[in-house]
Amino acid sequence: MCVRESKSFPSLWIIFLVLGLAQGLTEIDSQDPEDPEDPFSSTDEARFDWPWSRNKTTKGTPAGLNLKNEYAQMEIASFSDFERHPCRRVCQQGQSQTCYYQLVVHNYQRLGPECQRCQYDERACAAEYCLFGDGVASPVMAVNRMIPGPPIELCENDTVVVDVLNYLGEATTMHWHGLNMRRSPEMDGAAFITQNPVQPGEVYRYEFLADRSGSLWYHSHMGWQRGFGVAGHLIIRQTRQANQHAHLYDYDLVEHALMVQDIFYDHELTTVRNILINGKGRNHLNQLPDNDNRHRYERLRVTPGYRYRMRVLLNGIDNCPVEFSIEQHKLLIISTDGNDIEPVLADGFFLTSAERFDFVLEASQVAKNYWIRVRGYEQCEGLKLYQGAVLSYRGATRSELPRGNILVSPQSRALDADNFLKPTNISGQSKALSAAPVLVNDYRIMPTIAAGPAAFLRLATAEKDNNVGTVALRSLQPVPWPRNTKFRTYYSSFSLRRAPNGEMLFQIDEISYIPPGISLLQGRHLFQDDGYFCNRSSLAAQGRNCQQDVCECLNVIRMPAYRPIEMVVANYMVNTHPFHVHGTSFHLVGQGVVGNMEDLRNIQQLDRQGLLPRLPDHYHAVLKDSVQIPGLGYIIVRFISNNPGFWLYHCHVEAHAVQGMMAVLKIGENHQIKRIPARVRC
Ligand SMILES: [Cu+2]
Repeated sequence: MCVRESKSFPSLWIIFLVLGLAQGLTEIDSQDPEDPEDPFSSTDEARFDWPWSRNKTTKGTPAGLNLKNEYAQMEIASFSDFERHPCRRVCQQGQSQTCYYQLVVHNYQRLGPECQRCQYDERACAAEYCLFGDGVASPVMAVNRMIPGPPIELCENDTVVVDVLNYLGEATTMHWHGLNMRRSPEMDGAAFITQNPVQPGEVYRYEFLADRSGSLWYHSHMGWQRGFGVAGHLIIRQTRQANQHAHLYDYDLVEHALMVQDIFYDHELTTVRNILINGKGRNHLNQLPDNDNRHRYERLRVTPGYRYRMRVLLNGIDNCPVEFSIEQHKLLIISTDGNDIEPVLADGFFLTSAERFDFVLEASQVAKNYWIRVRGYEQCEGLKLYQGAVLSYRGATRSELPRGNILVSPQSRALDADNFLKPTNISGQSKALSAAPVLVNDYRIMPTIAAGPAAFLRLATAEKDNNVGTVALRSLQPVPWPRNTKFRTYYSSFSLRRAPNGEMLFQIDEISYIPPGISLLQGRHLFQDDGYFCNRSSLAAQGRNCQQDVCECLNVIRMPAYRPIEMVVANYMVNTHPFHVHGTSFHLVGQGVVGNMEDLRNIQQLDRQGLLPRLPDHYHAVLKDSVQIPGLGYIIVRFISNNPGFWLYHCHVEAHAVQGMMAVLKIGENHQIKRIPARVRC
């Protein structure tokens, strides 16, 4: 029996919490949440006086730092939203810091007792930590009383120290989505894979290096907690010299980071009821008492003539991909999943769960209010779910909403594109206006095998096409392997089948995932892999036919370390699934639709026939950590397995993952994986 080493709350923590709550309330009360005369007042770095930042800078990463004493003062000051956190700064060469955060995960309520005044007075919402949501009361789980949780902003190569305090009535973990944890696999936050869960009343300290930049995020990796609200932005910036897209925009404000989420009410987990943007929005289906709906939408302020970097992520819970667009504005897409790409000027983009897109918006239109439009598809389309936020130009009336509709027909979209005024200074990206909107990552349109490899390549390379597939995006960097590298190919599948008892089984490799009882990373020496794990090959060797039997076990796919790896992942279902692996990002070299496969042998056969083409190395295949597998389609991803460990591999639709659409990649042998004896007491 092994027990993870964790600390119970000392009474000091409680005192800090109480003081922190009081401090947070005082700060919010004493300041104007948004000065209409100066929308950048809280973010103008030159005028911002960080009260304690100068003395806290620690160059490098000192080993053996006395963390508790070092951070005692900040534990009080930085409790709530990190708006004045010293690590929120202009990134400079050679000025890495150690950044401390406290994330309190707790039960909370949407439209709870904090919201009495908020229904009538917009400013009261922030002051009272009211989660108004869409005006429907529901139990939620929040981080520091916020949904999304407080955004964490820091610089590349900062060392991050986060204490996660579990005030829930159940166990939790925190995953740092997009970081590969190359030196610290035990900090990945995958429950029962890289750590045992943090029990109620415990605090768990995550420490890791922010060894990359980009739009990342943090979220719980236990059960449905991400759907209840335990998620937030993790924004890692670069120095201006290192930022290859720095010349494309003037401002990069955290207020312009958007988290889109489909939500459920109460504990009806599989019934999606609305989509919210940064936790806000209206319930368009029900005419709820809503005294002043003008303030219910998230509002993004811009000043005419400037260019803004905006970041969007989908914290998707059910099968609900979304389309994102902004009325009468083009979006210059510059990054996906935190990885810079060659800019693509588009009218909109699609997100499946966990995907992120960063774009530059040029505030070049008439100064008024415009709809930011999020439209749900699949389950959300059937329920007619959509949501809006407001792009509000300085000079426009703040209290007004845009005049048009949030939900528009394709015909209206075409008119919208025609009304667009040509951008004046988005460099080099002006192109002929077209009535057909240019959409990126549209899950509905994919090349078919019937069209053959030539059609695939045309999609991948022709930027003039209005449909820019995910696989058509190009990374700024070349792929990291030499020419003519031979990859070891693994075939895998996502599927759904009905068990004899009627239960719906979401599966990878036709196996429903059963989590282990002990964290694999720490406990790996305690069991024999062959006896403890299963996988497609081992079950076949035992004579099991998982197309007839119900196969439920701990699916661990073993791969050698430090090798070029290729995964061909087939989706037997008609709806798209977001594929995600921990511990590595991957280059997307193939993606398409092939029709009904039902058996991996069929897709292997297609591959042998040369019908699943790969992008050539010179294409600079896009780097992702989450990507959609089209319905009845496939993806081909490549990576170098240079991060030995146990890494979760799963569908990022929460509803699917919790029902078994998960597996584990074991990269390398036990002796190649980092030893973490201090975290296990046996
Ligand atoms: Cu799925």
